[in-house]
Amino acid sequence: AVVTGEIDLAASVTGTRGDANALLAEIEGIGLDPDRGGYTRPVFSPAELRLRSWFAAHAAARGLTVDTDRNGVIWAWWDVPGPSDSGAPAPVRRDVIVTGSHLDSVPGGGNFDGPLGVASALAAVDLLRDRGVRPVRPLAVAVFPEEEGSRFGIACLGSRLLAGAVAPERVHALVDDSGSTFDEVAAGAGFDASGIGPDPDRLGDISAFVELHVEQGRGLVDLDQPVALAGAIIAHGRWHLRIEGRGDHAGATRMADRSDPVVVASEAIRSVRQRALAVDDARGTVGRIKVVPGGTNVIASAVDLWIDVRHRSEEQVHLIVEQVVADARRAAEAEDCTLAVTEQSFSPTVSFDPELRDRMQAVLPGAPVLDTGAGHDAGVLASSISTGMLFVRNPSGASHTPAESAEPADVAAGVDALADVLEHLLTR
Ligand code: HGY
Ligand code: MN
Ligand code: MN
Ligand code: MN
Repeated sequence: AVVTGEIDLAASVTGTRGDANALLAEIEGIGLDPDRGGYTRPVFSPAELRLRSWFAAHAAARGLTVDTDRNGVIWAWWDVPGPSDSGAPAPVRRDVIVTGSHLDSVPGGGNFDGPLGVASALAAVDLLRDRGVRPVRPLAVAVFPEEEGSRFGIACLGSRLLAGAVAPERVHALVDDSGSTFDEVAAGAGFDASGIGPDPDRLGDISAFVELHVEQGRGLVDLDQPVALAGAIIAHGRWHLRIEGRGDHAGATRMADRSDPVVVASEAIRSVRQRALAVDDARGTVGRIKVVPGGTNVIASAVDLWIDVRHRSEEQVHLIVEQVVADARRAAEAEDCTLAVTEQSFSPTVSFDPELRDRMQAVLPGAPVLDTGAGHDAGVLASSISTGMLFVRNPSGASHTPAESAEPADVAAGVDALADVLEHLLTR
C-alpha cells in the first residue's frame, strides 16, 4: 500500500507486523525526486514530515507511547521510564534501551539509509511481542532529525544537540538554501525549536543504543553474510569554502583583468582529489558547489563549495584539509580572490563500546565485525553512552544514490538479529 493519502492503519499494522520490508514498501512513494532520481527528504520537508507521522502512527498503533523531545527527536516508548501510575520508581540511571535511526535523506538518496533502521526497529518490537518477551526495562525507538545534515549543513544535528555536541545558538543561526532559519523551518513543521539543547537526563537514563543501518559498502557482499556488527567509524568532517572574486561580463572582460572564483574552486577541487589520493585509504569529496550568480555569460562573483574528508586517523583528516586550504589559498591569491574556510562538523574516529559489542557478538556469533566510512547518530552518541550498530547487506554496496539496495531476506535477517540483541538487552 503506497502511502499517498492517510494509510489504513489497522490494515497496515496487521499487514506489516514483524515485516520491515512491508513497512518500507509503504513509504516508497514519499519524497521521490524525478529530477535527481531516488529520494529527497530533507529534514522538516513535507516528505520527511510524512515519514515522521507515518512512524508515529505505526508506533502508536503498536501501543508505544510517542513523544517528540526538545530537539525534535521522536521517542516511541515501550514502558515509558519515570514514575508510572502504579507509583513505580523512575528507572535507575542507565536503565533504558534505545534503537532507531533517521528518516531524512541526502538529495537523491535511497529508501534504506535511515528508514531501514526505523522500520526494522518497529518490526523487531513486533517480534519481541510475538515471542512473549517481557522487558525488565524500558525500550524506546528513536528517530533523529537531520542526520544527513543536507538542509542545515551539520551532520547528525539531532543527536549532536541531544549530546551537547553543538551549541544551540549555532543551530538557531543556521539557514537553509532558501534563507529560512532553523527555527522558522522547525516552526513551519509544527516544532518549537526555542528549547533545543543538551538533554543529559534523557541521555543519563540510556543503558545502550543499538542502531541498525543498511551497509554503505560491500563488506557483507564480499563476506557473503547478511548481517554484521559495527567495529569503528572512521573520522570524518565537512568544511565550507567561500571564494570571492569580482563578478563581471564574460565578453567585455579581458582575461588579464579577471578575478574568477570558479578558477580558484577548480584548483580546490583538484587539490581535494590529489591530497586524498596521496594518503592511504583517505576519502576526499566535493559533492556540492554553488556559483554566484550562476550565469553562462557572467564571471562569477563568488563560489561556495563544501568538502568532505575522511580517514581512520583524525590527524590525517585535519592534515589533508590543511593542505587543501593551503592550495586553495595559493590559488585565491594568484587570482586576486579571497578565501574563507569554515568547519561545519567533525566527528573523530569512533570505536563502539567493546563490552556492548561483545554482548552483541555473543547473541550473533556468526556475525562479522566491519568498520565503516559512513557517519551515524550512533557514532555521535558513542561519546556519551554505550552504542552499537548492526549492518544489513547491500548488494550494490552503493549508498547516497538510488542504487542503494537490500534484499528482502537480508532485511528480515536484520530484523531477527536486532530482535535477538534487544531481547538480550531487555531481559537482563
Ligand atoms: O555521511 C554519512 O556518512 C552518513 O551517511 N550520514
Ligand atoms: Mn547517509
Ligand atoms: Mn544513515
Ligand atoms: Mn548582457
